Amino acid sequence: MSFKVGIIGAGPSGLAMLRAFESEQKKGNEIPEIKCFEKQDNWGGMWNYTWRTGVGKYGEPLHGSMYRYLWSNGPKECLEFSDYTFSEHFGKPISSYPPREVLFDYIEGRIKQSNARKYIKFNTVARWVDYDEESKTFRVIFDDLANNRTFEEVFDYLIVATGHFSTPNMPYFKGIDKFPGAVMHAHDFRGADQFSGKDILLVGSSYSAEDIGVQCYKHGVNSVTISYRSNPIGCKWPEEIKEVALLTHFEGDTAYFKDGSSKRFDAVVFCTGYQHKFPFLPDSLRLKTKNCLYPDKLYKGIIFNEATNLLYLGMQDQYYTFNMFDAQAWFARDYMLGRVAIPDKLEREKDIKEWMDNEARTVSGDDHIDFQTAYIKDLMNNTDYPDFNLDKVADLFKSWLKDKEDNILTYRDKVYQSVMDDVHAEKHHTPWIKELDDSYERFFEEEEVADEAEISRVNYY
Ligand code: FAD
Ligand code: NA7
Repeated sequence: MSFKVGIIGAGPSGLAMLRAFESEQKKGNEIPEIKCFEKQDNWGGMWNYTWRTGVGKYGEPLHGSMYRYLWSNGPKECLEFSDYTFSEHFGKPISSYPPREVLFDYIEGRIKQSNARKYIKFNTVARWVDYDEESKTFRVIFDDLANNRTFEEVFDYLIVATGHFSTPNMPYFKGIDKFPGAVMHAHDFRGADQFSGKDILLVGSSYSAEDIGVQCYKHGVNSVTISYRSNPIGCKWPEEIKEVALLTHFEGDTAYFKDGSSKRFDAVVFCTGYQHKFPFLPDSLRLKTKNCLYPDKLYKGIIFNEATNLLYLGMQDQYYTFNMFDAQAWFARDYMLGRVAIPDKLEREKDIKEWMDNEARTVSGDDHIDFQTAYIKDLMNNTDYPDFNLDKVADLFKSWLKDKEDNILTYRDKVYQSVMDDVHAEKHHTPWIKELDDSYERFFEEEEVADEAEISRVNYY
């Protein structure tokens, strides 16, 4: 096959792309020449935890935003690959909300079954891309970080799978420059231990604020104050966690809020989201969007409308993750193989607008789930990604939202049934709030945590 595909990023999206090609090859079909470039020294993207903050060992802006004690924030049954189930990987049922290491092991388990690693060049960062209109090819400049060497490659198709939860959105609030305690973005948060006994302020009211807030509570913070701009998260919080209106300014170590209240804090964590950032792409090829379910200019959420051999994976806000990336990768593969035809530019624009208008009409969490479910169904109708009952997954997501609303500290103890192979998840040996060890080894231990290891927080539970 006489074309060449370049993939930037070997996180779950980039790996899905490799897997999609590999499944085609397994059927005895020819595949194009593929090369994947990953700036970290291993695959897994966000799931490849690093203790570092700021820059990595070669001085590159650090990709990782994950932290110690991170447990899946949605049921694993909602992100399960349809061609590689959790029970196939672990050989037995496990609980519905595994910690990061266990999920990393699952992601790695699937990709290790293939020869995908040979396609990936690690410690290699995409530095710049030029597009040649005439030959319709991309010239990409890379830095081989480990060998301090710059080189270039030319591709017919370029897949951008670099994630979008890595570059902090960091707003300014008057007086923050004189705040005496620690100030950080969620991107640099590596664990709650340092906040034990402290009073902390979290700015923002979405997933990061919710999860960092409850993690700090679990690990012994004195108080958590969550400051929201548009809407509060609205959970039934334990006494130590409170939501307040938007922060207006600081005076010394005291923060003032729009509702007239104020409080002294030891530390501030900005949970204010991330920017879609592609420093290696010129203006004409760069996706420009906020975090939403249907970014503009992406036909089927994947194909860049201005240059249809540039494809983006995983750029949406995410309810669905791993199986959505798969559906996208299978679609992208079939499109590149010439099996999926696309309409002309105007028709594509109309289609994109229709999806965006539909997103604009969504109001509730359930609406968002239905929207993303419809999006994945649309992709799957066009590919041979192993079919699964998306309506059932949507129901699981809706139960998850309700579970969180009922009790933010116990929702991770719930168990669900796999949509892929009907296996029932096993209740975990220890309630999440009592489990202070998130290691793989501890996860697979048999007995419940000893009483003396319990912390006073458990009383609320
Ligand atoms: P990423 O995982 O971000 O991977 C992108 C890859 O591209 C990285 O390996 C990066 O090093 C590489 N890269 C970037 N720039 C370059 C470059 N210029 N050159 C070469 N390589 C480059 N999802 C869930 O399903 N469940 C959860 O519980 C969950 N928790 C999360 C918690 C946090 C704190 C965050 C930030 C995200 C969480 N997510 C969760 C969402 C998570 O982003 C997805 O699960 C998934 O990792 C996205 O995959 P991706 O491949 O699109 O992006
Ligand atoms: P999100 O989901 O993009 O949310 C960002 C939050 O930050 C949201 O509540 C925003 O409020 C708030 N925000 C943004 N800018 C500001 C300013 N200037 N002032 C106050 N509040 C602000 O990002 P998350 O980090 O929570 O989640 C991203 C992923 O990481 C997710 O997939 C998780 O799994 C982990 P708004 O509602 O827009 O007013």
